[in-house]
Amino acid sequence: MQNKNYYITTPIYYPSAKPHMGHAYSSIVADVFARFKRLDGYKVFFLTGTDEHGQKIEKAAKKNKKNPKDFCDEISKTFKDLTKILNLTNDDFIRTTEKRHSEAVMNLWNKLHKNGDIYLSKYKGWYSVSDEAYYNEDEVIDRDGKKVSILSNSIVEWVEEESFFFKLSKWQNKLLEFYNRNPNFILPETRKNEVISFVKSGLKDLSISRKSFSWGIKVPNDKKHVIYVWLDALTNYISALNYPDTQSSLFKNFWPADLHLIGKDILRFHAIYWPAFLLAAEIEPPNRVFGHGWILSDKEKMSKSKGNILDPLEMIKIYGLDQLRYYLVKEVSFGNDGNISNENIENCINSDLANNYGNFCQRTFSFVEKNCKGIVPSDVKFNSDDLKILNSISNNINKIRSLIDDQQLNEYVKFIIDKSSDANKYFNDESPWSKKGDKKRLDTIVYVSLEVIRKISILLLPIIPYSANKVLASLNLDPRTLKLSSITDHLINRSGTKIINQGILFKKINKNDD
Ligand code: ME8
Repeated sequence: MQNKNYYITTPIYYPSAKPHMGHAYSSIVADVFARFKRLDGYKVFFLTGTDEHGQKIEKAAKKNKKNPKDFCDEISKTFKDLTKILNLTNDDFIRTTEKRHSEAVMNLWNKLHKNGDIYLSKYKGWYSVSDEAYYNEDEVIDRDGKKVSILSNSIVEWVEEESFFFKLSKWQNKLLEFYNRNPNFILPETRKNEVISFVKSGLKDLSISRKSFSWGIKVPNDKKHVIYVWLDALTNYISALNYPDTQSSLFKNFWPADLHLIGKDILRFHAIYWPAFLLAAEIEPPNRVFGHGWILSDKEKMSKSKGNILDPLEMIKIYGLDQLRYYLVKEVSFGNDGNISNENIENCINSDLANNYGNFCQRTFSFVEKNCKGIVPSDVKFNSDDLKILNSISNNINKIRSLIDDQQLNEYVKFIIDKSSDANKYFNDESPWSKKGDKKRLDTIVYVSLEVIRKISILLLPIIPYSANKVLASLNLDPRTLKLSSITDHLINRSGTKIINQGILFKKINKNDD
């Protein structure tokens, strides 16, 4: 029987500064998947949170003249508030400073130690505090007299200190076998190839403790060391499921995770270190890691120094939440980088939401009010044109499911918006206003139009939950009880359903307004 549980995670974000559009993007996309799966009858666990230990946070707290815990409390709250502002349906919000988490991390450490995968030695090499990452000599270059990472452009410093190591090299072949057995573990494909060639080029053992600062989880039995923040952070995905209690229902129902959704910047940690830690601890690795691209601002990566940080709250204030959600999901080619601009979002809102879906709902609802007393007609007879448009959605349910399971997000949106265009065309071609002498035909066109609105709105629920809910409520449907599978029938009519026209759904943006 098909497993009807689904576990999806976002990265846990560093509360070193308040959230920006990149964080919002990962979280919104994860929410779309979570909502879709719930709609399709899955029991979903959707996790997000904040990654609060390590040198980066310790430094940021110092800069703000706060102790690290107070600093984290303050900024983590802005991330938690954002989950509400973005209308996310996360089931938990984990903070790595919580006891449930640190206990899980120490437990995992002990397990790795017991299994012979940890030893004490000395680390000598490059480290980026900003990425909390170690870099090889060939991954570092000189730029303006400073050493920076080729991969991230962030400044690296030379570190020499006693450190515990994880025997990553021992897992190199096991990892390659694992990738081989699970060809869709890393997506998109191009990223997978990068990871595999990195692993094939040879893995060195990984330093997994730091000694030169104290903000972190202490190594059990050696309190001079704190556990490397990435070993700490990655463990969130299982600490939130009650690890080490692997018999708990959360762990049993949801591990291995179906999807770790992350940005491409942190692929190495998720696609190499994380499965290696898990294999070493005799825990099954997750099913998939998807590394999406960057949200660019003015065609560049957002950074404080460039002053081009995009604030999701600002954009929501101007355009509305659903508008922003739709835009990010539709316009950013999922897996690739995507540039964000006001002009772009305005075009997107006008063309897809206001002029297409919104317009179709509005014109249909007004027509029903004027010509059918606001009631869904019941005496209908479908012809082949009616069935064609209805079935073009209904018969594609399995394709729709695969698009989501394969993270083909843009194709999913395209499918919906194409159906909305078809529906507008259908309404024009059938011109119900000219059928006043043939009540049954008029009623049928109205019925089909409403039915298409119902199906499209169900498919839009994961992306624009407020607006799609509003439309479904207009049809007197309760989204809490709706299932994806109901798009396969044509049964909107529970005779006499009254349509409640709630007015304009998406305001068109007049580009001449300043
Ligand atoms: O790396 N475009 O946290 P972080 C798209 N704590 N997504 C972006 C983005 C952008 N410009 N900027 C950030 C960390 N992101 C670790 C993660 S997980 C166990 C630990 C998103 O606050 C994207 O998902 O730097 C990226 O991977 C993540 O935020 C990095 O967030």
